[in-house]
Order: sequence, then C-alpha cells, then structure tokens
Amino acid sequence: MGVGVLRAYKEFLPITDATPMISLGEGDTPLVKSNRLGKELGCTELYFKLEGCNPTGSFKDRGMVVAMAKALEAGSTAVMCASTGNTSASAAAYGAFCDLPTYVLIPKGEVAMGKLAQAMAYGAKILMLNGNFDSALFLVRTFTSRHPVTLVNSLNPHRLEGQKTAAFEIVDALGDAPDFLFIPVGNAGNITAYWRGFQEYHDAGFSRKLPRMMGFQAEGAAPIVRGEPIANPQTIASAIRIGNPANWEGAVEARDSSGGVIDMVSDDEILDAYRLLASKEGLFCEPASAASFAGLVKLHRQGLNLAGQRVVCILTGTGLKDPDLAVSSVASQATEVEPNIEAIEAAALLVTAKS
Ligand code: AN7
Repeated sequence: MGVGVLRAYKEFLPITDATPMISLGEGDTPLVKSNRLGKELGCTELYFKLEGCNPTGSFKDRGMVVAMAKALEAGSTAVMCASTGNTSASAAAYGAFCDLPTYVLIPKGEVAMGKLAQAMAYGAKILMLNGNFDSALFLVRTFTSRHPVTLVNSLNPHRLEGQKTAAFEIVDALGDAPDFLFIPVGNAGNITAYWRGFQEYHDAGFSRKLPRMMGFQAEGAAPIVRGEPIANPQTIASAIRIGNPANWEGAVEARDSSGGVIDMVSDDEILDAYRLLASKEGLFCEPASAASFAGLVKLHRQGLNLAGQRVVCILTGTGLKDPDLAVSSVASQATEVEPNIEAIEAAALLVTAKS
C-alpha cells in the first residue's frame, strides 16, 4: 500500500537493478462502488476508478514515474512533452522530484487553469504554442529526435507500461476483470495501456475474463470514430481535444480484440455526466473524465442491458483541474447572507424547502 507503482508491480515493469525506484505515491487509487447512479442505469455493480487521487490529480503519474525512472537510468539530462495539461503537470512534478529539467509545450489558451498552475509551481519550462495539441506533439517529436532530450509523451513506451498498472489494481480489487471498462479516449495511450494490463494479468492467471473495452471520444474530437484525423478538434473537454491520436492503432486493437467499441459523446452529454457524478455520487472529476460515464449513459439509453454486468468507469482526472468550468456549469447557486442567525435560518430553510 502506498509504495508507488514501480515497487507494487515490479515484475510486470521494465525494471532492472539500475532503475531508481522513485515514487511520489502514485497508484493504489480508490475503486468506489456507485451508490446512486448505477441503480438508475439498472447496473448493480458499477464502480468508479478515481485516478484523480494520484499525486498530481490524474492517471498520468502512473506512466510518468516509469518514464522518469527509465530516463534517469539512461542518464538523460532533460525531458520534454506536448500536453493538453495533465501530462505537463505530471512531467513537471516528477521532473522536479528527480531534478531533471522539464520542457512542456502546450497549446496557448487551451489548457485548464489548474494544470497550468501546476506546471508553473513545479518549475517546468513552459512553451506556449500558437497552435493545437497535435502540432505541439509533432514539434516535440521533431525536437527530441534532434536533441538529447527524452520525450515523455505516451510515444515513450515506458509511459504505457506504467499506465497498465491501473488495470492490475482493478483486478486485484474485484478478484477478476470487470465485464465492461468505460474510458475516455484522447491520445489513446490509456485505453491501449489498460488493454495490455488486463491481458498480461489474464495471462499470468490473475483473472478469468477480459473486459470489453468501451472508449469514448468527444464528438468534436473523434478521429477514431470518424476514421480520419480531425484538423481542428473542438470540445469543452480540453484534455481530450486531440485530432490525431498517437496511439490510434492501440485503441483500435483494444476495441477489436475485446469486442468493445470506440464511440463518441457530445459536449452536452459530457457536461450532464460531469454534473451527475458530482451531485449524485460525490465524485468531482474533470470534464474529459466524465466522457467515460457519459458513454455508459449513452449506451444504456440505446438499450445496452447492464443487469448482472460488472462495470468500471475510469475517472481519469480531478475536477479541481478546471475550476472555471465547474463554477460556470454547475447547478447550485450561492446565496448571499448577512452575518446574523435570522438571515442564516431564513436562507437555509428556503434552500431546504426548494430542494
Ligand atoms: C483527464 O495531458 O493527452 O487517451 O496531454 O488528461 O491516454 O490520451 C491528456 C489526456 C483522458 C485521454 N482524461 O487519455 C495530455 C493528454 C484526462 C486526460 C485523457 C487525458 P489518452
């Protein structure tokens, strides 16, 4: 418990005697059983994997710790990534921990405030690009091919090795793989990593079944669903505003060999799911994360029978990453009150009567 991903799953990771066993306490995140929303969907066993509980508030830490450890082992002197926000926050944190200078290339005006604040606080060298994530990824690939700087996007194979440990934790917690795994898809590294993790654990005899992999893109940024790159991807879920995913083939392979789907959800469906998770389950995730649950709601509406099925939704990042959106999009209103008990009583009773 709490030993970090490298120690917890050493035998499944590319670790040698020379690998520094670093940790910021990543992994071992809660798998919470739904109290209300599962019942509404006729699903008796619905769970949420709270990846926002990782040290920088997203699942990226699982892969970043492996990528950084391997970079240190290889004698790297700097790391770089392109990011819609969470990868840069994670790279910056582990870079600070390891004393490795960290360069992050982010699309100007498209990264949620909490993520930008993290990269700044951890002391990353931030390059704001007048362009989108896809052009940022192309540029860091080019830069790191020309200079002795380690790329820590999920094109770095160590990233996916670390991220697959979330699948191990789910099987460890449930005693088997779930029937369905719902997950947001952006650059498509995570769905690729989960599928690998479920397969490896299955091959090692830790699970009897394999889940159907249910990946969800945002409607305005759904290249895999549409079958071609999107030049100008748009969605309120800025984390998955990606038009040409680096791990496209991995996502298709996960879908096809698991009997799953890669589908899309609209921004309205994402926001509805985001509000429901917070107000009916007490789970505050970021909008991109809510795409997993939005996908479950969509398929349920289309007639998918969830009776007797064990379902896990991955909530990839915490809602605190994007406070502006939270304040502008939630249902509850703040009531202004004078500092006396009569005013408080009047206001509180009014609120109770209303709800
Ligand atoms: C909260 O940080 O791509 O399909 O640069 O931040 O593995 O890309 C983030 C992606 C889902 C999609 N949920 O995962 C980045 C970045 C959240 C995310 C995804 C991201 P992938």
